[in-house]
Amino acid sequence: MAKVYLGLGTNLGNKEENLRLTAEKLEERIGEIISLSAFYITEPWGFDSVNSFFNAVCCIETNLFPFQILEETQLIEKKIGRNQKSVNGVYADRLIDIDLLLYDNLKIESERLTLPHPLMTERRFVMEPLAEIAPQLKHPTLGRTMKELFDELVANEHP
Ligand code: PH2
Ligand code: MG
Ligand code: MG
Repeated sequence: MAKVYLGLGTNLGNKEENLRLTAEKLEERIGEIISLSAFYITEPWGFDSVNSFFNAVCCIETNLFPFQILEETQLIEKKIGRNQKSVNGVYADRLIDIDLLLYDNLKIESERLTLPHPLMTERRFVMEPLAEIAPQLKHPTLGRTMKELFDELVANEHP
C-alpha cells in the first residue's frame, strides 16, 4: 500500500459540507483516510476574491497508482460541481479542488502530473495542515521535514 497526501480547498457554497462530502468520496474511491487535518480558514492566495477558503490535507492508504488517483480526484471534483479550473489562466472560485501533494517518495514530472506538488512548500494553506498531520514526514526532494518547511515559510512571511 502507498500513502498519498491530498490537499483540499473550497471557497464556494457550504464549505464544511464540501470538505466532508469530498472526504467521504475519497474513502469510497481511493482508500482509507488515515489522517485528516483540521479545516483551516484561509484567504485566497494568488488571486483576488471576496470568498475565503476552507483548506485541509488528508493522508490516504491506497492500492491505486498516481495517475489513477488523479482520474478519481478529477471525477470527484466534477461530481461535487467543479466546472472551471481557471478563467484565462487565473485561479477561480471553486466548490472543490483536490490536489495531489505527495505519493510516498515518488517523483514524477509529466504534463498532467508533477510530484511532489511543485508549489506546495510556498503555500501556507497546504503546509500548515500538512505539518499538523505529518510534522516529521520528509519532503522527497528537499529532504526537510514538513514542520521545518512550514516553520521556514512562516519565518519568511514575517522576517
Ligand atoms: N488554491 C489555489 C489558489 N489559491 N488559496 C487558498 N487560500 N486556498 C486554496 O486552496 C487555493 C488558493 C489553486 O488551486
Ligand atoms: Mg489547487
Ligand atoms: Mg487542482
